[in-house]
Amino acid sequence: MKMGFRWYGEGNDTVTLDEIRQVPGVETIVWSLHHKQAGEAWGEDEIAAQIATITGLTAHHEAAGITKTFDADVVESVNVHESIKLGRTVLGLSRDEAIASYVTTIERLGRAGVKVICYNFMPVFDWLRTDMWHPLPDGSTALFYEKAVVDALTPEALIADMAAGSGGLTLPGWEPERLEHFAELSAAYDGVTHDDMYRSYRYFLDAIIPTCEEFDVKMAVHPDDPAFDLFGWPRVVSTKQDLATVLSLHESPSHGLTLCLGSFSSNPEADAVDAVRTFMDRIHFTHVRNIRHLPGGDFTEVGHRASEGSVDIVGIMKAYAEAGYAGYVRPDHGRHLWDENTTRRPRPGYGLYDRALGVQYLLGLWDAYRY
Ligand code: DNO
Repeated sequence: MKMGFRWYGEGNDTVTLDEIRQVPGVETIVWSLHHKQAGEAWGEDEIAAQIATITGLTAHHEAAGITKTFDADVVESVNVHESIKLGRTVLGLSRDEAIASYVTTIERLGRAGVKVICYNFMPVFDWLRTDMWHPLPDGSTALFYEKAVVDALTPEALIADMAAGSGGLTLPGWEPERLEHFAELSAAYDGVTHDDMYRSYRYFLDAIIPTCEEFDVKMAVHPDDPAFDLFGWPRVVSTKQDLATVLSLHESPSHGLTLCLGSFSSNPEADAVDAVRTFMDRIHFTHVRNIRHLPGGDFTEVGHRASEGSVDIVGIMKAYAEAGYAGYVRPDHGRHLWDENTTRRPRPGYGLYDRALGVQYLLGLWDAYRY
C-alpha cells in the first residue's frame, strides 16, 4: 500500500508540499491540472512541469538538508466530458472528439510515468454537500449533507450556494466554465436512463483501454457522491451492484476502482468492508474516510477514527492489510481544525491537519494488521 495526499498545486492550495513532507508515511502526491477543462487534452510540457514541482527538491531544500521526496504516480482527476456520458454532441463537442483528447491525455500521462488516473462518471456535477463549514461539538467544522435542503432546492440554487461557500476556490469537477452551461446540460439529461449511461460508459472504455494497456496506466472510477440519484439524473456508480456492473463493462485490469469508502457509505445500506473484500483485485486507489449517518437521511463528515462515525474504518484497513493491498490510498475530506476555521480557510475538506491525523490513524491500523 502506498500512502498519498491530495494537493491542488502551487497557488491553488492553502497546504504546501513542504508541510505534507512532514506527515510521516506520505509517499505520493495525488495531483491534477485543475485549470484544464473536461474535453481538453493536457499538454506534455504542463504535465512535466507539475511532476517536476512535485518530485523535485530545490536549492532551498538542499541547504536545509531536506532529502525526502514524493512520487507523482496518481492523478485525480481527468474529468470526463458530458458528451462522453451522454453519447452525443453537447456543449459543442462530439463524444469522439472528447474521447480523442482523453486518449491523448492518457498517453501523455503514461509516458510521464503516471500509474493511476482517478475519474468519475457522474452526470453534470461532482460531489455535493449542503454546508461546507458545519460546526461539530468540538469546535471544528466539517462537510455536511442535509437531505431536506437538497430535496427542496433546484440544482441551480444549489450551485450558487456551493460557489458562495467555496471561499473563491474552484471545487473539483465544478469548473465555472461548465456551470455556465448548466441549463443546457440539465436539459440534455432529460429522459436519459441508467442503461443509456452504461452503454455510453462501455463505448468510452472500449475506446480508451487499449491506450491504457499500452502505456501501463490504470483507470480508477470514483463512486458517485452521494451514492444515489439526484435531481432525477441517472447515477451509475453508486451501489455494490453498480460497481459490479461497471467492472463487467470491460474485463481489463486497466479498468478498476478508486474505492472511496466515504462516498460509497453515504448510502446507509452500503457495506464498505464487504465492498473492499469483493472488489479487492480491481481496486487501484482507495479513499478512506468516515461519515456519520443522522436521522432523516442527513450525514456529517467526521474524523477518520472508526468510533467517530458509521463507517467501519478498522474493518476496511484490516481487509486491505490481510489482502496485502498493493495499490494507492489517501485520507479524504478532513474536518477543518485550528487556524483553518479562522485565518487559513482551506478548500472545504482539504485542510492539512485532519488529513494528517487521518494518515496516522490509517497507517496505525495498517501496521497493526500487517505485521
Ligand atoms: C471529492 C473527491 C471527488 C473526486 C472526483 C473524481 O472530494 O473525492 O471530487 O476527486 O469525483 O473524479
